[in-house]
Amino acid sequence: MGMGIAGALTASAMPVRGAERASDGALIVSTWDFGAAANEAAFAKLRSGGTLIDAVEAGAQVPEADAKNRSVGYGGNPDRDGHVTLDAIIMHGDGRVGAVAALEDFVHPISVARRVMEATPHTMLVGEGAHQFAIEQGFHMRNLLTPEAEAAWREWLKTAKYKPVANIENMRGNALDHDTIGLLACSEAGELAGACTTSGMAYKMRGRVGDSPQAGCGLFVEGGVGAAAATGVGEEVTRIAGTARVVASMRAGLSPEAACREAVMHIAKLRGDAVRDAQVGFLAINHRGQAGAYALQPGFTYAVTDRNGVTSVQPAKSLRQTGNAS
Ligand code: SD4
Repeated sequence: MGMGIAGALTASAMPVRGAERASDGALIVSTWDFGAAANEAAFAKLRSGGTLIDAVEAGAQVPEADAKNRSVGYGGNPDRDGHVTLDAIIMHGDGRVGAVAALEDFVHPISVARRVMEATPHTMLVGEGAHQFAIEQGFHMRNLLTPEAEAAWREWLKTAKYKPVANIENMRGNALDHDTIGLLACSEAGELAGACTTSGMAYKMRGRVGDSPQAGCGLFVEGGVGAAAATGVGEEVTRIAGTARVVASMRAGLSPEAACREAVMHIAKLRGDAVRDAQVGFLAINHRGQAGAYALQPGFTYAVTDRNGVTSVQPAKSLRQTGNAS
């Protein structure tokens, strides 16, 4: 696991890539503007000798612990009954994977997911069983519903209309802000890992599990090929096993951006008017460290941290040029 890390940090050993895009040679990529802080935490973890799994976990923990946004983990928006329920997955290119779904009361579902991967024969634990497992593993319980999130939920109850808003992830302070993060890392040696963590769609039905914790939907990582993460309306991603599809396209030779575009086009064709206003974004990285993204609607962004530790936020191309991005 750790073998590629030292190599990943020898920036001076990187070949000069001339006219290639700035994202070529990317080391860490993640969804949305707020991915930048997560990338930096992941990069710092690598620099201090951590493995790729350590890095993607550390990155995912940043929005999980951030109460200011209506984020994954602490401060997340609740379901329509007022419970904050969390979905998370962590995966390595060698096939190791762990996930939790509908987990309540723990700030770092990504770390519980990692424990599922490392300490059980299973790939996913849900609800009560995941909760019990987290306690057994020594995780501390905490009420995740902040007064702000509770007040917004009570306000929402007045109309109780479930209507996901496109690109809400980039609108700071918005009551429906739900901040899923998908984070992908590639060492210079081509080793791959990823993490995805979320409180899911705000005011979802109790028991609803989105795409995020499902391998091949919210996240997929395949050694020797690439990794992909999804964000947006999870049902639309799950319907097409979105990230498994993106990785399969990269396996067949498509660039990361072309692979993401193909999956978006497929959703648009399959769903037509049903996704007219919905947002879905895919982010991918291949085993050579090239990254790309594509979304249904304009407004999806992703953060790229190169092998020198330099981070930039880039807009993804989108199928629609104008959409419900407000
Ligand atoms: C879900 N895909 O639970 C997630 C939500 C999301 O940014 O990506 N939000 O459906």
